[in-house]
Amino acid sequence: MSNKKNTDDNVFAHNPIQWYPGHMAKARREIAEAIKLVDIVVEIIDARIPISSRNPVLNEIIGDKPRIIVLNKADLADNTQNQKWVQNFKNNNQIAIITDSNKGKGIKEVTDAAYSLMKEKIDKQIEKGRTGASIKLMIVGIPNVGKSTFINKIAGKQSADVGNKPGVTKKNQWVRLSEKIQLLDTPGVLWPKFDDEKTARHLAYIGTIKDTIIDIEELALNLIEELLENYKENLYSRYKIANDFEYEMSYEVMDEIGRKRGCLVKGGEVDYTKVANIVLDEFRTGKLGNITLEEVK
Ligand SMILES: Nc1nc2c(ncn2[C@@H]2O[C@H](COP(=O)(O)OP(=O)(O)OP(=O)(O)O)[C@@H](O)[C@H]2O)c(=O)[nH]1
Ligand SMILES: [Mg+2]
Repeated sequence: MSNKKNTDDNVFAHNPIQWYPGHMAKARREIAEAIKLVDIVVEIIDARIPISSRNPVLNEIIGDKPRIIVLNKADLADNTQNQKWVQNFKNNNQIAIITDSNKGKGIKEVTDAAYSLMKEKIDKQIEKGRTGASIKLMIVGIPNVGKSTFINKIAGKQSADVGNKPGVTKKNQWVRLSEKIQLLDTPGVLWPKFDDEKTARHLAYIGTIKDTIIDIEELALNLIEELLENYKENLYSRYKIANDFEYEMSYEVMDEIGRKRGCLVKGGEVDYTKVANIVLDEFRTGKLGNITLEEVK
């Protein structure tokens, strides 16, 4: 690898237009179809990138259906930023809830919010003597944000397939939570073309896009560059880089991480692929600490 430092370099090994997987177009059609059947849409986003993890196409599909925004993977994000984001959504008259679906934190708040949104409708049905009706929630979001994990946690059982890679859920699937609530799991959907390179990169950092279509060395360099701006401490302490380390370009830091971690090939050269994998993996799994890459503007 040359000493690349231009953050505008494209992280996609291929043309971004060509990577858009065909199954997503199908999933999008099926979500648009199923929207008619549900009362509330739960939009799951990633608390580390609350802007880039919102699919703009969903707005067209969801229209004015009541919506609850869930900032999932909050355990990996910066808590101060989590609170700011919730307040920001509230200021815009939107319901937003912070969750950690692995541990089940915040989950009950979501069902409570769903009940209160539907209270009027439920009361009317009870008045008419209809007690059997249930609230139907559709869970939507980009790939790998934790939709199925969230559903399993609410349902208290392993109803939906989960996996630490994008594209695990292949088709819509109903999960009955109780007599009162039904959830619809949907496949993660992206949009065909990203507005800017930064959005694409942020989605790639968190593992929304399959690594096989990405130049991961370039991606890791970009991530290091962003971390140097706001989370330098996290980076330096994780990789035991001295505070007086005099170089601050991302490729120099990458070199240093390689040396510190012994990621070397013959002749003492740094193995950049190995370093890139380490940095990305440790960011994704929270080993680099609680990080939010997109702040409230
Ligand atoms: N740290 C953390 N990890 C989570 C959380 N929620 C889900 N995950 C992990 O994220 C990965 C993806 O979870 P899934 O539930 O399969 O995601 P999905 O949105 O259903 O993905 P697709 O079906 O591919 O669209 C899994 O490894 C989960 O364990 C969370 O709140 N915190
Ligand atoms: Mg899923």
